[in-house]
Amino acid sequence: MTDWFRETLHPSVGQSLRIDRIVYEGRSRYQDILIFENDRLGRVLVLDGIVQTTEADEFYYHEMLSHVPIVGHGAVKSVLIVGGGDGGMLEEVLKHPVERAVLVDIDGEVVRLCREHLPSICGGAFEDPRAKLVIGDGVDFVRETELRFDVVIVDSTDPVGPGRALFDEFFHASCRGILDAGGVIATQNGVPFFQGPELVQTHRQFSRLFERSGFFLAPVPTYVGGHMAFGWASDRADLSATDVETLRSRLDSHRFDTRYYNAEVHVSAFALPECTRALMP
Ligand code: AG3
Repeated sequence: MTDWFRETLHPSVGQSLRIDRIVYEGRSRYQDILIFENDRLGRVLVLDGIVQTTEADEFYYHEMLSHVPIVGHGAVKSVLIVGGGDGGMLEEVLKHPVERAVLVDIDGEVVRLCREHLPSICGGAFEDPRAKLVIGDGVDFVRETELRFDVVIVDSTDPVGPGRALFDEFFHASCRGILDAGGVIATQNGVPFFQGPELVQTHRQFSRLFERSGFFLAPVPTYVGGHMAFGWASDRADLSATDVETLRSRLDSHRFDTRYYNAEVHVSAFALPECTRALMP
């Protein structure tokens, strides 16, 4: 009999992925964890019934949420990733000549299982001497750390379960406090077609807290509903304003491989359709 995984993120619409082989199924202290194989997508990571990433399409999401803020900033030395226990974001961040990349994830089980079962997603990122892994609550870490960062990337789950606090104004305010001059925060903000209220909330909070903020978009094939929105905010940099020549010359001076991201995609990701603009009056 064929087994199908049915995603439970949205109440009345969802996607089903065929489970060709279960690799791991269990529960950590924080969440249900499922890793399975699908013929088309490769290995799939599911937390609390929601697809987080797949071997086949992880690059859309990880490349956009890392390279857009890092290349847009232009001189990044230190990056904090909150969440992202699968290591896919860390791997992209480390393609840049950063001095330090700290990853804070609440769930050590996710990190351990992804390193074991999804090595193609993190590559050797966790072994890189510039990487520092902290297993702990991102909210506490950001509130307490003495470290300062050029870019903070919030690679969270959706605002259900352990990721919920990462959408609060309190957390965004603490992130602002650990940014170096010109620093940028970038967040995953859900698929606005289904998760509009998340974008509205982040927009309000960012506008209250930061001088500049906005969103950029990318389609992620296994996040159902069209484009995913990524939030950004800064007190100095206007992330949406870097022109394509500047981006091209930054990418020429430090080359790295990508499968989705490039200078043209970077610029066009900031073009927001009317229905997205309507969520951020
Ligand atoms: N975290 C974002 C998952 C969001 C899924 N939401 C959705 N399908 N609308 C992914 C973590 C990968 N490192």
